[in-house]
Amino acid sequence: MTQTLSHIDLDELKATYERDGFAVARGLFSMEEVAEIKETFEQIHQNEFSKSFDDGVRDPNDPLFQYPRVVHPHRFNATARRYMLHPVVQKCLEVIIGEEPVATQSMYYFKAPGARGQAMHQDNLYLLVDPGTCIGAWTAIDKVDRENGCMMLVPGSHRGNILCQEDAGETVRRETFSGAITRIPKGMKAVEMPMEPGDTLFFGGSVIHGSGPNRSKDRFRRSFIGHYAAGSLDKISKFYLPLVRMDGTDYEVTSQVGGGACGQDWLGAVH
Ligand SMILES: O=C(O)CCC(=O)C(=O)O
Repeated sequence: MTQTLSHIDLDELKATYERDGFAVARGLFSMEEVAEIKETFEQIHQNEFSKSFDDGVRDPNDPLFQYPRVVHPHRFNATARRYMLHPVVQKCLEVIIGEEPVATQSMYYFKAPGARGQAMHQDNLYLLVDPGTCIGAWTAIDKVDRENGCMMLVPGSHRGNILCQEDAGETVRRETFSGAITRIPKGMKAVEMPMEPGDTLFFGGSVIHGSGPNRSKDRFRRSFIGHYAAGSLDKISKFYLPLVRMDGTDYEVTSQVGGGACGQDWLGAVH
């Protein structure tokens, strides 16, 4: 490892992750790095818009039509790939999962003012990592809070199973772009996760999480997201192949039947 993490208490990060299913590494990325990520995706938005992800939004007035998600940018952009494989993320993942991670996905959400959020879900329903689960590393590019739709997570939900989803219904669809939702089990409650630019939230693939709409008039809620798994996995949904080792080389494993892009209407197999 080339980089030490003197500003992050890795033991505390791991202990919090194990207790709640998620933990934040505050200030993991510098302001220069945050600016580089932001600039990279402004360029992608301006010059390579056709590479944005099609979430099926067709209303030209919808902020998600104007600023769609970018999914798997590491497959066409070297800077996105470099940040997905960044040594500070690798170090945190190694400590949290206790073995060599592999990258499964990168994403960028602009979440422009007025954009809908993403309904509550568990990532491993989509990634279908087996054995084990996936783990997200969600880096705030802007200051995020309730108003612009910060992440919301259910502490302790990582100890439960992957739950069946339900059709999201009209009310949830008005506030999120998702067609399906995972209901929060009785006795559990989601907490909001306000973050500063450069903070990275690590969360396990069974943790129920999502986000509300961006209710602000003029504040984007941009985030760069990597998803990972322990390198000893056997299978993953085809959508995520080829995986990428942290040294940048491709890594093929067997593909699962089903799964797919997180947030799409997959109600599939529960295991
Ligand atoms: O950024 C969001 O609103 C949701 C992101 C998410 O659910 C994920 O990365 O798994």
